[in-house]
Amino acid sequence: MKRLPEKVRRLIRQKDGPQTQELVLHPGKFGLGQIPARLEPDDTTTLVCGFCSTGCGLKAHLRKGEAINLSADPDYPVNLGMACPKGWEALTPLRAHDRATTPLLRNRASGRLESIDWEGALILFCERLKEIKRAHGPESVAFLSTGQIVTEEMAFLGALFKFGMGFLHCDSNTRQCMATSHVAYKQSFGFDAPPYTYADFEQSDVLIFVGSNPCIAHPIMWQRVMQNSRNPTIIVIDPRKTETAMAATIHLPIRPKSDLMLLYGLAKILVDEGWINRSYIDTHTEDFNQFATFLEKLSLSEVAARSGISLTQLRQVAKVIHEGECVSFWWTMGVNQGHEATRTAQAIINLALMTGNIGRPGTGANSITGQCNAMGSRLFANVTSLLGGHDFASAQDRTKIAQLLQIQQSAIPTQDSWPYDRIIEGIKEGKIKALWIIATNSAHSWVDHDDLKRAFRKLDFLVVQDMFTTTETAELADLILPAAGWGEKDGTFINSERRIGLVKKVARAPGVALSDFKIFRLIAHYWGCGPQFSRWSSPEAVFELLKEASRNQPCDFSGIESYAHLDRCGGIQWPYRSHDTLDNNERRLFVDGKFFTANQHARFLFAEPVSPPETPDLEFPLWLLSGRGTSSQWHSQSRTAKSDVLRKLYPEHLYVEVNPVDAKKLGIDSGLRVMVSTRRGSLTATAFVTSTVSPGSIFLPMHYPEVNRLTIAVFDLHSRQPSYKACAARLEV
Ligand SMILES: Nc1nc2c(c(=O)[nH]1)N[C@H]1C(S)=C(S)[C@@H](COP(=O)(O)OP(=O)(O)OC[C@H]3O[C@@H](n4cnc5c(=O)[nH]c(N)nc54)[C@H](O)[C@@H]3O)O[C@H]1N2
Ligand SMILES: Nc1nc2c(c(=O)[nH]1)N[C@H]1C(S)=C(S)[C@@H](COP(=O)(O)OP(=O)(O)OC[C@H]3O[C@@H](n4cnc5c(=O)[nH]c(N)nc54)[C@H](O)[C@@H]3O)O[C@H]1N2
Ligand code: SF4
Ligand SMILES: [Mo]
Repeated sequence: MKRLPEKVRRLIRQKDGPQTQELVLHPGKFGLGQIPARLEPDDTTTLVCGFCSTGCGLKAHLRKGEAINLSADPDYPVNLGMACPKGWEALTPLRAHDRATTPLLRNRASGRLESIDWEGALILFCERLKEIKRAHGPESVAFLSTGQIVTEEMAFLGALFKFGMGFLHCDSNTRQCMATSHVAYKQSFGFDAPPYTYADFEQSDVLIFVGSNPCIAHPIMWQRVMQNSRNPTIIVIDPRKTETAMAATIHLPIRPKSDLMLLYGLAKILVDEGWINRSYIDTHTEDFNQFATFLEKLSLSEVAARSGISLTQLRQVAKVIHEGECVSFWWTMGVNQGHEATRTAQAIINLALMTGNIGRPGTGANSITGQCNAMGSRLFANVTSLLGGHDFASAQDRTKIAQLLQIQQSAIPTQDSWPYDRIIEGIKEGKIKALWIIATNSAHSWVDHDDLKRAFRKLDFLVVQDMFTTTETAELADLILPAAGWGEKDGTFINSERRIGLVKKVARAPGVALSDFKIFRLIAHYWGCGPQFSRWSSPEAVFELLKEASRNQPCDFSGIESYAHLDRCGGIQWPYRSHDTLDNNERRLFVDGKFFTANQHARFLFAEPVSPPETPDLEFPLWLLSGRGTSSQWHSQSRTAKSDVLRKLYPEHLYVEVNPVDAKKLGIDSGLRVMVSTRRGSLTATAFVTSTVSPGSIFLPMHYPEVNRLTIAVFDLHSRQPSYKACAARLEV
């Protein structure tokens, strides 16, 4: 406390707000101690996993009200008793030695982080941000958040920041991940609406995975595929022969970032052969004729040349699509992370629409979500759309939300926030002076590290709200706010199939760490806008507000009675309107062929394919790919690296996959330390010679902090999602 500015110290002495007293006198009330009374000692309770978007149900086995172990819930409709290693080990990271247990403030003189109490931290936080706002305006402060906190917290953060504190610009790691799907669905279907339910994995005759490696990234979804008793044809389109590709019937080892060409090639063959569903197209879609005219000009031999996939193979795949009764199309980051990602996702949507493969069991144009609550962030983070998938630009939507929240309509901005890359640019230009980072590890996961670090050095104030003090981002912070993690708080997640699932507090957060929800409540109080958020008193109270925000939207879930209702049913998929009944807990969208556009027709959207801005050349002759390495590693590893069990399941040091042909040319054997360079930087890694990568490509797993030194800051035009997956690189011994 000694090193706080006098002004702040004075404030601390003067200010003794009710919540501060409560915090000191009744720590349990603010999450410092007790486990909710409803959990009996030595009991078992259920909660949804907090890693990937599959949203598996777990059972927490409690002793004296505290979880001592987890197992997979056999009754949960998602995972039916299965879980991957991360799920089984989910409690372990909570007990890690580097948990943030108290707020920490950087001593500018010594450069060290020193502990400070909550009141000091929050007064300082509010004072600094107010000062910056006064001096530089409401555009000078931004936040970056996440798809990994509960929906109630995301909604609170977005509402507090924009409507309470009066700032404008915020984004989240969902930009790195799902922005493309969000925009693609919105433009094609009129709303960000993944149409499927996991039963579709079991009900397809043909499953086509584009840029998707569920064996590693969504292992329990893959188990659902394995339960398909129809002997399905599985097609995998991926430059690498991944675990999923190895298990497939057909693998198309496409040249990186040539998907748009290849998908248009397939569409052209389907049209030329008359393998399309004319009546579906005429009744439920628009602009197909323009699309067909566009395809007329496409040269199939150019498609084969650009994609590296022969015409014979392309025709074979088109025939499989034609002959399949129920064909489902699935895509993930190989599509979303690209320079023409939105149109690529829409090329997949077009294939489903033109063959009538949507709205029936085992069909769909299905984007698989990444993080446990990326879907919650797409609908409720208040970043790119107003709460509940509303539109900031629509006066009618602003009125609805203002009335619901009992706030002035003028408090709601009339436009979207800046995207992540624009926020980073804003920092570099000196327009953004303070950044608040919540539950994302930007200094590991954002593209082109040197550029990002240059930007961060320009900040006057960097606040990091995280479970751990040792993340690459926390290490740069001026102020760390210690957060409770999954399992230490209540709320809901929305999984890939639109299922709202419940998470519960089954463990105590260490020290004085607080749930993000409570941190936001306290900030509202110290900022002076507490009364505006008086109804945001608990996660379940906020859930009630979110239900209302969703009313009459495509994502309407106003029929969910309570958290207990979710618990009883094994989660509930949206939509679930008032008076709906849950006859079937596996529901898909567009069964009636009506989409969410004004005329209820889905749109065919397309654009001329273009080459990526950076491709291999003489100096950097290889494609560098990146993605998930093993099912035991989660992103920047702040959580998974803390488990002895998980650590045994993945390589300790960074490795680079090299094809034997390239390895021979360069004189590289497995185990040799090699240098990988791009125009942005270089790193050393252990060579792993394997034919999973094609000649001319190398692959780095994203879980090691050096990897994004190499990646390129190229973005899709529509979604502003970074193109992590492909750039030009060089390998040296
Ligand atoms: N174990 C584990 N599971 C996870 C995560 C994790 O960190 N660890 N993260 C979660 C999150 S947030 C996400 S977003 C998902 C990601 O899930 P996925 O997208 O399935 O995983 P990735 O490995 O990032 O990328 C998938 C594939 O895209 C391929 N690819 C690269 N370039 C191209 C291309 O140009 N075209 C095509 N067709 N394919 C290409 C890569 O070779 C890779 O095999 O996983 C989720 N699940
Ligand atoms: N090269 C390359 N880079 C990539 C990708 C790639 O394929 N290749 N994929 C991208 C994708 S799809 C994604 S989603 C991003 C992920 O990138 P990040 O979001 O940066 O990765 P995480 O390690 O999941 O970071 C989450 C942070 O939140 C903290 N945390 C966890 N739970 C809580 C909580 O409840 N409250 C708070 N306050 N903190 C919490 C964790 O400790 C951790 O520091 O990476 C992207 N980066
Ligand atoms: S598949 Fe995903 S949701 Fe299921 S246990 Fe593993 S990490 Fe958790
Ligand atoms: Mo992601």
